[in-house]
Amino acid sequence: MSDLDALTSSAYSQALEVIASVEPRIAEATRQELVDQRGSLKLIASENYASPAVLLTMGTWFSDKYAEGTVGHRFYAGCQNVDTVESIAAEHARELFGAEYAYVQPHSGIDANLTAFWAILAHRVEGPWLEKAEKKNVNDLTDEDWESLRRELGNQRLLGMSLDTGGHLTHGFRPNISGKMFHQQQYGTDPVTGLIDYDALAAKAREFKPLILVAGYSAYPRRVNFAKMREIADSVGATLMVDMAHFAGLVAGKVFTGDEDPIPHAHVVTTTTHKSLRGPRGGMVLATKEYAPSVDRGCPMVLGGPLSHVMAAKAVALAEARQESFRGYAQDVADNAKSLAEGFLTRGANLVTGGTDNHLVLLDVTSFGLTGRQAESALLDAGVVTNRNSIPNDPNGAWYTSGIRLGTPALTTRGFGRDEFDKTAELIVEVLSNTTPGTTKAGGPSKASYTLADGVADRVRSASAEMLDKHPLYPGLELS
Ligand code: DSN
Repeated sequence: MSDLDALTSSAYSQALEVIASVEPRIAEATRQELVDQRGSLKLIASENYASPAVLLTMGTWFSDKYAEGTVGHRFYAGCQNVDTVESIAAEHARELFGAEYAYVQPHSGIDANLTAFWAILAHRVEGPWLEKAEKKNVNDLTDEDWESLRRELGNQRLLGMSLDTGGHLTHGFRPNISGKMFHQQQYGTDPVTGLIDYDALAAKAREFKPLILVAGYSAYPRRVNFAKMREIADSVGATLMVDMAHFAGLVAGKVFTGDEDPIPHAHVVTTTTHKSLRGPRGGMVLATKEYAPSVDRGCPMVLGGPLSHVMAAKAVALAEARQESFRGYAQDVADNAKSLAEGFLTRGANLVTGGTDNHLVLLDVTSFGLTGRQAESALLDAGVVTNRNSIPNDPNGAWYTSGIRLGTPALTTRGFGRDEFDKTAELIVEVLSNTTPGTTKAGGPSKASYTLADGVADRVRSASAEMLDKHPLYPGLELS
């Protein structure tokens, strides 16, 4: 055991004792979570394992400090140390991504998107509109000014990728606030290839004339050409906002470069920090300088006070992502996803778009006669943690779904390689081939109940355990 491992083990063991002295059940659940995460195949595309340094950074007294406002401009006294961590996190983010401006306060991806929406609207208002209203600041606008502005701008239009083709809820999905605060339309993918059809998207944009074009996804297994997205946005005077929450690690690790790197092409880029980027749970907004003053108003306009302990952990994670080794990790994530996809295809399974070139695979489980919900539950019985996900034009809707989304970031962090991902595909196919859908009380086909054939869960668990034991999670961490 290295010195650092010994320190980490002792830090966590002691921390759990302190927690147990107040509420032992929480200490126990925390221990159990480690046991569970260590013992399962984690394939949720949006999850990862942050380093002990990142995790430890979150457990400090920075949690106790309020710091609404921005660096050097706070609504509370005593923020000098928060200013330090926020500045360092923002500096790492700018350097890592080559962004002009970074705002590291958002608490999640949804918060980052709300901040971006606010900033884009405010930016439009702050430019020509402030001049016209002869006001210095957006806060000086009267109710009449706002009323007249709303009339002049008309509907706020947002064009984003539809949920069933891989977009996120916050990209204008009707029940989400983004679908209510904006007049929204959605673009989909080509019905045959499953890929984004940029010509069709451009035609839709010309017709709809959005204020904001949102690019990015949470369940699209392919790369996006952001240069083309910017061309489309420019052709209709829209702001291009890219939500790179899922693939930020591939951008940071230079797997996505040129037209596939959103930073040089988008006006505003949002992300989470805990997915392929492998940091603490949280969000960030990167933008060109002109958007900075409006992005800075995120808190308290749409965000609660910044979580200083998480901003500190973002700084640590971003420092890690700037290390050369992170590039190797990011490339492995993408290569492993290809191996996982090949593993499914060679065993006759159907994948949306026929494969992947990012970090995720979307398995269509209809050929197994299952819904996504049945597949997700049967896999969990066998220790394989995934999430059900819609496929394009999903016949089973967004609750039961017809797909399973699988990602490689977490197991790649553990050290899984190509062969292990191929084996993982084999195990998943074994579970799904041995799962039969149940029936409802009325005797019809159930979308939820299922039966997994005897012995399969144990067989798969023991085959997984061999791989998991070879690549332990937090190898040097031993709790006393
Ligand atoms: N929950 C995240 C995901 O799983 O993709 C995004 O909201």
